[in-house]
Amino acid sequence: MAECIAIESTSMSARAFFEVEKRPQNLESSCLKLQEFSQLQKEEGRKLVVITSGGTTVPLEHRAVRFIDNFSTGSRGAASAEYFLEAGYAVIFLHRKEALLPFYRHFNCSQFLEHLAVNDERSHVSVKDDVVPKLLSVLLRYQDVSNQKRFLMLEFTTVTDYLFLLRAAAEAVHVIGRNAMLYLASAVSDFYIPSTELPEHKIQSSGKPLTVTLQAVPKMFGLLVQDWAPDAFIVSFKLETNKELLLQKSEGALDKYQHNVVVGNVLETRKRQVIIVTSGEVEGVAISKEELHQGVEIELKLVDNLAKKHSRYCRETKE
Ligand code: 9Z3
Repeated sequence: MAECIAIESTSMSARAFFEVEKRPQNLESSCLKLQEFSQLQKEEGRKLVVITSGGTTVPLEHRAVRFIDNFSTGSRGAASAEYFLEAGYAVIFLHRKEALLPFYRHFNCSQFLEHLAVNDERSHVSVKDDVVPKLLSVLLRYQDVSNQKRFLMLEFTTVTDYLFLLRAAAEAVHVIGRNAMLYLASAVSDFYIPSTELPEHKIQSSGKPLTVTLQAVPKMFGLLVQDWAPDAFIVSFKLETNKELLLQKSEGALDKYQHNVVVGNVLETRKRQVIIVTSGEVEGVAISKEELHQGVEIELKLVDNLAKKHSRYCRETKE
C-alpha cells in the first residue's frame, strides 16, 4: 500500500494536551506507586534517577491496528539503569513495553528454553550448569536492589502514555528536591495524531494511497524544567544522523531550556561515543575498540560522569 505522510506544524499548547488527550487507564495506580517510591527514597536519604527508555508509538486509529514507531531498542536506558543502581541511586525506570529491560537484557528470550534442563523423572526443572555463573551474578544484583526497594519499573506504549507518565514521575520526585535526576533517553515521537482526529476503527484500504496528517507534539520540555521538576538535575538526549549538526543542536537545546546537561549522540555510533554538553563545557566520552571487545559499555562512563556532575550540583546549590 502506498502511503503519504503529511506533517502539519500547528499545535496545541503543552498544558491543553493533558486536558484533551486520554490519560492511560492505569495512571492513578502508577501515580500512587511513584509517590510511595519517591517518599521512601526521601526517608532513606537516597539519590533518585528517573530514566525514560525506548521509543514511543503514534496510533493511527483509536482501536489501533496500525501505528508509527521508531528505532529505539531501549539499550541505553536499560544499561544506564544498572549503572545508576550500582552507584547507589534509586531508579524509576519508565520504559516502552517490550523494549530492553535492566537485568533481563542479559538473556536472550528466544534461547530461554535452551537454558533449562529436566531431571530423569521429568518432575523438576533446573538451569543448565553453563548458564549458572551469569544468571547468578545478574539475579543477585537484581534481588539486592529489589529487596532494598530501590527499583521501580513502569511501562508506556504511545507518546500520550509516555507524556502522562513522565509528568507524574517528575512531579512525584519533587519531594527529593535536588537529589533527583531526570535522564531522558527515550526516543519520543515529535509528531502525532490528536485523539479528536483519530478514526475509531481500522482504516480501510481501498487500493488508493493513504494520506495521514500528523500534528507536532506540543513541546513539554519547558514545562518539565520550570514547573514539573524545577529542582531536579535534568539530562536530556539529542539524537542526530548528521554528525556535523550534533554539537550545534545539543548546545541549542541547552540554551533554549536552561537545564543541566544535554548528551548528544549520532545514530550509528551511539554505543561508542557521545558528547556531554553543559553550560560552557563540551566533553567527549568514548570507548575504545579494545574496551568494546571486552564488553565495556559506554553507559558505564556516561553514568559515572553524570553522577559526579549531579553530586556537584547538589553541593553547589546547597551553599
Ligand atoms: C537518545 O538519543 C538515546 O541515546 C537513543 C538510544 C534513543 C539514541 P537505544 O534506545 O538508543 O539504546 O537504541 N535519546 C533521545 C532521542 C530523542 O528523540 N531526542 C530528541 C531530539 O533529539 C529530544 S527529546 O530532538
